Amino acid sequence: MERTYIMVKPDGVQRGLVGEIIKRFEQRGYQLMALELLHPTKEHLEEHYKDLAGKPFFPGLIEYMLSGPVVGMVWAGKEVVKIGRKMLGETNPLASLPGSIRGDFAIDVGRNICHGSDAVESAEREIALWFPRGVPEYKRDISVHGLIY
Ligand code: YYY
Ligand code: MG
Repeated sequence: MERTYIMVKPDGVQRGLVGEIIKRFEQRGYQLMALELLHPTKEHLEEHYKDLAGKPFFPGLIEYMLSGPVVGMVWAGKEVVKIGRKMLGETNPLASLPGSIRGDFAIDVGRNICHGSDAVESAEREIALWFPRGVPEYKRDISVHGLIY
């Protein structure tokens, strides 16, 4: 089953939006596979965002991501990478439609609440980085919701 890495950034944790973000993925029908609140190191964050090293906003991004704990999650289900990105909204919250997480809760690209993997391959890389002990599968009986995987 397709998986993605979703992370509530420090501003989302401080603002008490962890439950709101979990709720949206649960109610859409996605399956929670892993969840952890953690205090990442600078090196860990630089590895996570290594494709952006060299961008002018990179130092500020790392500083912001180091400002407090984050909540990392793995979600699974049909097209979860693409749909997860839609649920998050655009990178710049000002371009995000109401109804998306960033469109409902943010106005600053440097404080955009959440991270979502941008492709299946980067999702698997990020899941291995943030959950190095592995993410076990489990069976979920959701036949009552009419969703058969
Ligand atoms: O995947 P996504 O988070 O939507 O955007 P990325 O292009 O991967 O950038 C990661 C992160 O960097 C973004 O969520 C906010 C920050 N950022 C920024 O502060 N200023 C920019 N012009 C672009 C991105
Ligand atoms: Mg990205």
